[in-house]
Amino acid sequence: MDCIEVNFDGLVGPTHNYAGLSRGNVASSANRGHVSSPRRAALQGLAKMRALHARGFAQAVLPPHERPAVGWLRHLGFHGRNDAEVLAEAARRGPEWLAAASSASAMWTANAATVTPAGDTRDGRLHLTPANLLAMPHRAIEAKGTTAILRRIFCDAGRFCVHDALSGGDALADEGAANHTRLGWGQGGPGLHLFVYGRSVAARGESGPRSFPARQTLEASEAVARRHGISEANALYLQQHPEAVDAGVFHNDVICVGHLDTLFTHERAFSGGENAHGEIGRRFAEVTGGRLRLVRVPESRVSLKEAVRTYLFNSQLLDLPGGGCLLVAPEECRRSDVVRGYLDECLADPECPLVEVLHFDLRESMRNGGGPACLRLRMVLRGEDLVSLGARVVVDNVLLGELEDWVRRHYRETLAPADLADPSLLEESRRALDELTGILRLGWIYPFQGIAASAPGRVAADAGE
Ligand code: SUG
Repeated sequence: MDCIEVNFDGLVGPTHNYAGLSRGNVASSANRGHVSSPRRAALQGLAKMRALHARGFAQAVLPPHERPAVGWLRHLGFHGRNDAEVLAEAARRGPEWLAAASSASAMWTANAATVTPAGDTRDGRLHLTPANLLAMPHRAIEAKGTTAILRRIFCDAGRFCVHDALSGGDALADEGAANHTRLGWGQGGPGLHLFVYGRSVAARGESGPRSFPARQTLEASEAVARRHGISEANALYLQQHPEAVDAGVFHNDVICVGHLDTLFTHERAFSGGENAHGEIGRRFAEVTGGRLRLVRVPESRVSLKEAVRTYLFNSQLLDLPGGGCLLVAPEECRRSDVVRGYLDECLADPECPLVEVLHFDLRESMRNGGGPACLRLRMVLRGEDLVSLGARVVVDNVLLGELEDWVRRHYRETLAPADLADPSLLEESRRALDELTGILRLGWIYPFQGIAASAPGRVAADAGE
């Protein structure tokens, strides 16, 4: 079967801002209240997509969500005769809820869903489970929008199955692909699915982090694997190292990235340290018959703190035509003597699977704790899958040009916390998203479009997200 990996990057939304919403995410807390640049953020994301597309990697895009989520503010009891009044009341009585309702956090599509390629599922379809993101309110409201968008794009039920997000509350808290890695020999062959969780509700004698929340539960990971039809022999569940969570590793993709037979990770990524890495190698050999190429970075070379500061492991690994992997890393890695020195040694080592590093300036997203890998959701698709998609989301130079032009026309250069209450921001965002659904041929997908369609000129209905 001919399969390719397509990276679906999140397009940064017009309300991108720094509200310090994510406890345990060091960058989000440190940058709380700073002035953001939505335009620069979106263009930085598009520059990464453009560069990787130009290098021949398959690249697609996922749209932002409607923000501010006025429907959700109404659901929380903020009242008004029109949407502008709802925003004003939220700004006065609950500014933290206005900030949560305005976050552009859907840009980090590694948290949009967990994806299992068709070759690894019981029914031979590609399965997607949108993440419920229950750990943080501003992220929990993404699940409904993500499900609608994924169902619109992956509309061919013969090829794709888009599940509902997991229900069941805190015990089933799920953060999507950021805690899941598929390892294998080839994209079409059998894969080992590595699920990494922060805590288990059954708490099988495992100790958790002391300072910061562990977001993903083992129970959620197991449920995703079951509903996707991954056989038990092909799944491995490991716990995050509690010290890593306390150092700011709120998702496993902050400390580990894997691609096919390569795993690039820190020695303190998992509970059990070396044993955990040994277990991954052993299970990889059982499932694929091959040897895992493990690059395990010791604390003595790059400390957990430096790994979190530079987001070294929140890089993408992409296959190079001549063999070996390209590491798509944040610019912060180049500016760190420690990390640059380490990567230079890797590149010089003929045994190391990393053979090239490309750095990207993603500073706007990084200041909220989102690096290159957070911004993308990987999908392994067959050739015919690509032509069955229900929207124009696979990028080419024409689409990239249209999106860059769209950002330049609609996005603000700067956004300060006080601007979130500005009713013109709501109007501007809706105008932008309305045009975007045309560019991406998505059809009406946003709540405000539903209202406009059913009763032109009416203000938003009193509906929750
Ligand atoms: O969930 N930051 C996101 C960053 C997500 C990164 N994703 C991955 N590692 N895959 C989060 O913590 C900050 C928003 C703010 O503070 O304004 C935020 O939501």
